[in-house]
Amino acid sequence: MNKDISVNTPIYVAGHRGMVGSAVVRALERHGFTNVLTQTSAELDLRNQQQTMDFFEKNRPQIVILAAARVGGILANRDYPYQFIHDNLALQTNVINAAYHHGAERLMFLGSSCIYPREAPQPMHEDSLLTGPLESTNEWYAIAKIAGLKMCQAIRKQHGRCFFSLMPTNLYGPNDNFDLETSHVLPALIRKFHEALPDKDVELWGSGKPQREFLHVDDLAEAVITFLDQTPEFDYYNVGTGKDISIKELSELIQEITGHEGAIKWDTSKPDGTPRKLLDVSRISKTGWQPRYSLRDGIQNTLDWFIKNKTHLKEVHIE
Ligand code: GFB
Repeated sequence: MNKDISVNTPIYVAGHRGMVGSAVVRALERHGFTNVLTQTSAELDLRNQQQTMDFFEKNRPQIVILAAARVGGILANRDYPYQFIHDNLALQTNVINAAYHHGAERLMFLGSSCIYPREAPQPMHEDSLLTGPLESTNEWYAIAKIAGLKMCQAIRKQHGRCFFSLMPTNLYGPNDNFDLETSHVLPALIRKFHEALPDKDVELWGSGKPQREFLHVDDLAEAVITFLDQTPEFDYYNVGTGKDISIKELSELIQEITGHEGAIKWDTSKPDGTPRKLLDVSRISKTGWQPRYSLRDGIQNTLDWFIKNKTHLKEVHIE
């Protein structure tokens, strides 16, 4: 471990109740960190600049993991563009700026692979950022994430502070959103097939042809741990498995794992989104990090979590 970091280093995880933030907190605990700072959104609304500044002034975290975000699947992104651009720009600007002003040494900003152009050559290398138009269903979210990456890059360039970004591919795992209106595809399919057992038909969105890459959130959390004690050579890193699968293949895999035997119907009035989104992971591979979960094991783990927790899952509305 880097000599400047010890198990007592104050580390603030913004967004610790979400899928990503909760996985980061679990990983920090596994690795023995004892001074992890968290705040619920009721205690601290990160969209509020003064509240955010006050929190940083009082607590002065040395390391900040910025996992708080307004997130959602393809329909939520398409239908609530203002919340996606406003809430993300507001909260990430407040956290990055407060961390900078109150002396945080290191900040990791977590983004998304949708920052790259819709038609970027596959697999998408970090250098394809800002080389073409974005996918229209999520350009609002993507622009906020690009702005966050650029803010961190500007602070590092101008002030030499270790602020940098990780750009994960489509994530899934425990604490994901299983609300069928606002969720991403993988939790939606787990829920749809599980609830339709054993043989009721299941309706899925789009054509099934788009290709997506899926990373278990605990693997992303281990990437965060990797970057706690090394100076990143670059300002941002893709985080993925380097393998993708069509939505149709994903649906057949989840159908097999859940034991569903009914028919699948495709509602082509729903959008497909970007045709393919596979990350080039050569840059992060050089740090020594690599994912541990196979897609099958990750889906099984997430299904087990869903079955255990489904009775008290909340609906997730965009407000
Ligand atoms: O995961 P998803 O909502 O978002 O959808 P994106 C991926 C693909 O799965 C699309 C199809 O082609 C959907 O049409 N799909 C099939 C379904 N059935 C379903 C279903 O029941 N629910 C959902 N949600 N999809 C998001 C972005 O894009 O990816 C975000 O909108 C973010 O900004 C995130 O970047 C990682 O992969 O298309």
